[in-house]
Amino acid sequence: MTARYGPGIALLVVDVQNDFADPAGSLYVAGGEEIVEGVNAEVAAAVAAGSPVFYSQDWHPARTPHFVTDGGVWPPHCVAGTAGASFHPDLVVSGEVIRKGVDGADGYSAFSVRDPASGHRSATVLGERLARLGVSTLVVVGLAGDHCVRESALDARLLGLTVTLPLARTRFVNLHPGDEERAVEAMRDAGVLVG
Ligand code: VGL
Ligand code: ZN
Repeated sequence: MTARYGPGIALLVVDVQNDFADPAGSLYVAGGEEIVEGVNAEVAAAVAAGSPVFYSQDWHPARTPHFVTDGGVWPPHCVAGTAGASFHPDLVVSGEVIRKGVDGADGYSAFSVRDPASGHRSATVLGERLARLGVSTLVVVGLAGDHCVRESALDARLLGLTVTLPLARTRFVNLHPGDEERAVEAMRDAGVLVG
């Protein structure tokens, strides 16, 4: 079953990139490749109903405090212009792409980035785009449920949007045991319709 689309409803596809969705990727999210077909079904349903589709793409410089090699927690991944940063080859891309993490900003959410040096948060174009399109409901799918999907869904709630996360359309990193359960709880607490 795909989510419902139509006027006022948009789809956000988060980070369905090779480093996350390919078993050989540098930050492989277990089962990430299994969601591509279902994500494509959401894209098709959204396009058929006239709903806009947005894609986020993790897009890091080779050196960033986001990576363990420079003081962060993550193995280097989604370095701008590399094969790992490309969308999964089977993903249907039919909408605007929003890159995040550019210039070393810590970009988890598709809506905002954070400068690790100053802690300052700034908005991406996504919130403004959705407002202009009159979007009040956002369906969020993609990777990973305990990081970029969670942060994007929480930011969308802060903007006052109704947010739906179909659990079959995401997978979790689980860097720490229980991350998945905590992420689902945090999203439900914020009013995200996780189902
Ligand atoms: C992500 C960890 C680091 C994600 C991105 O897309 O969820 N997770 N960078
Ligand atoms: Zn990243």
